[in-house]
Amino acid sequence: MKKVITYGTFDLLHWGHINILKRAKELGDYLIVAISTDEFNAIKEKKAYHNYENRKMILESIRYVDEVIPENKWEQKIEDVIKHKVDTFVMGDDWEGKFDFLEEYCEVKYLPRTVGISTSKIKNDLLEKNA
Ligand code: C2G
Repeated sequence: MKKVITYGTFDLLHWGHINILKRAKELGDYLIVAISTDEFNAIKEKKAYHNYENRKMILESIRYVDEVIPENKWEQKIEDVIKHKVDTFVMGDDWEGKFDFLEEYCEVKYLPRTVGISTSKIKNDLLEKNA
């Protein structure tokens, strides 16, 4: 069974998130998503609208996602890849090159981001509409 892993906050879930989850799943048979905890988001200087429990529950409902685990820190990726016997690590290409150190442990793939949507765009558009 080919296992794939990806990481993210996945707040205000949108079609760009679905695109990468779909493509990540297509690279194997089993997709693990490590979703950033609220504490780790603070380290990423991100304030998610939905808390961890609700973002986790939403991700677990997606047909492409087989397992959701917490992402507590930047440094857990090697441990995760080994522990979960991951074959392929996937991230959007806004992270191009940032996780190449994982190539010692698994295949590393950066997939093109979906243009035209992002959580911050949703927030900004809503602010403008209601201004
Ligand atoms: N993404 C995408 N297209 C978009 C928006 C997001 O492909 N229009 C991808 C990102 O490249 C990332 C994933 O969706 O691979 C999740 O995006 P975020 O929730 O913004 O995650 P991020 O804050 O980049 O956290 O350790 C890694 C970090 O946790 C990644």
